[in-house]
Amino acid sequence: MSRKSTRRDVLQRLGATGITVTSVGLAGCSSSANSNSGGSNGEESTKTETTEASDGGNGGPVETDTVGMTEELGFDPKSIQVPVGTTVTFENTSSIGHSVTAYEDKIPDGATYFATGGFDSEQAAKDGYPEKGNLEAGESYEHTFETKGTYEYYCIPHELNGMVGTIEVV
Ligand SMILES: [Cu+2]
Repeated sequence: MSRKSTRRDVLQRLGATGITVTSVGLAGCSSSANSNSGGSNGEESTKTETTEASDGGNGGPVETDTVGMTEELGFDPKSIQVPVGTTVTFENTSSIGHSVTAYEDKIPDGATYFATGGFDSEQAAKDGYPEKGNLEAGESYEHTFETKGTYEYYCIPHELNGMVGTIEVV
């Protein structure tokens, strides 16, 4: 999917991710990444890439070890990247129950299966839910990722609402 970004879009998205954007026309900011005060089209691709790297909702993964589970039925950020050996914390920041359940066929070869409730297979996790494996409001779940590769996981009650996530272990 190709995505066109105008300069204004980029600035708006930067603002939305909480990064302070100072006026690009300001003198004395030559060390800033946005020091180019002209409307150079040549730099747009670079800027778009940088923006995506800090915004998991729009492309690349976010480098963080904490994932929220939201009222809007999603994992936030939806896509993260962590170094191998990282313990990732999933926090239910909403008022409703969720699960963190790995797709058994979408984790790296040799990786340990993970799911809230401590199940060792996806089928067991599905069968056991919601008596076991439901993460109540305010509860957290942790898993340590010891094998490099890409992991995909979902929330059992909200998979059909698009509540899925990806973890890249590098
Ligand atoms: Cu959910």
